[in-house]
Amino acid sequence: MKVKKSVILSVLISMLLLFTVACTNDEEVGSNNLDESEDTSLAEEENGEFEVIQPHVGLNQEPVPVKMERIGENEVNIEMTSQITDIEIDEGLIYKAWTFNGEAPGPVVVVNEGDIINFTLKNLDPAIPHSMDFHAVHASPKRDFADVMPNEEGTFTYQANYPGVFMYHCGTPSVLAHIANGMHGVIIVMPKDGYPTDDEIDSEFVLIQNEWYKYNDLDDMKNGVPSQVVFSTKALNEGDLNTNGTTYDLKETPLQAKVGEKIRMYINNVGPNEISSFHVVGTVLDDVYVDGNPYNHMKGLQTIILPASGGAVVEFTVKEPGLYPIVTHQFNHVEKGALAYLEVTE
Ligand SMILES: [Cu+2]
Repeated sequence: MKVKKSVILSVLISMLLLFTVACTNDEEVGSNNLDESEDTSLAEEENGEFEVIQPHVGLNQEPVPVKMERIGENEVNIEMTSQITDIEIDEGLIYKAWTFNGEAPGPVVVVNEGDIINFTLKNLDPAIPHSMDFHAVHASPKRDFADVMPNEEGTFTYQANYPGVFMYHCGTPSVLAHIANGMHGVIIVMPKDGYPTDDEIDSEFVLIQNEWYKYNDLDDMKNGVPSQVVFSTKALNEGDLNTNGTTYDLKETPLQAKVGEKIRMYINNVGPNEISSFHVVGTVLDDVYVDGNPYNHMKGLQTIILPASGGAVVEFTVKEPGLYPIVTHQFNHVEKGALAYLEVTE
């Protein structure tokens, strides 16, 4: 009975939202362009000229650390939030993102192959239902990836049977709007027997590609092209660099390595719409594990293609000091922000 009530509530909220967006569209068509002057973006939002739905106006929820607790050799509890948080995606350009834990992409989640995951989503959004779809698990989508209503929480249990670098995202309709507004991230499932190249690795990073569109503009998300295509890195260990998907962070603060090191990157393209042609300038990818599964071992690649949601583990050696650009080789996207630097020093 509880489920039925939730479904009815969900439908009602969706209808209300559609009505709100439709009304906003009529009044403010053309005034929601994120390319507008940086100084006015927040003020515009405050004045209601953005398509920020009414309950989100002025809302900026502080990031919340992900909670993770291992309760058995093969069982973990993970608690995350869905929340509305302002993120500066380009210099001076604030995006009122729909997020997991106040980050976009959300925090990286790391579990072990075979782990049972007890996942709790606390929905701090006062207005919209959200959900969690982990690509790393087998589940019954309607039940296990179900919507969690505003100001409620839901707990779901499933197992991560395959190792790899998987996308996670909100699966609440419109899925496109929820992902493009920022509700995406990466879950790494560490292989139980490791990777054959584990012993060769000196440094590890996470690198994620995502797109941004005009603010909360489903038409642009569906029919347009991304305004920004960006990279972010997520902290694997405490003290590691941890950024949102922005046009500037990984240019201003390059990832760091030493000459001669073999670098491993856990990479994923969370999209929502575009393909990534991942490439590191000045090196060749020695080892690539497609989707991060040790079984999918390839050698000597210049570029690895990542479909929307696709991941990989890539490993390469940096033999000379210098600044190594990391790009998607679709250079129209580099112009829109998809460039990160790896700084290699003696
Ligand atoms: Cu959502």
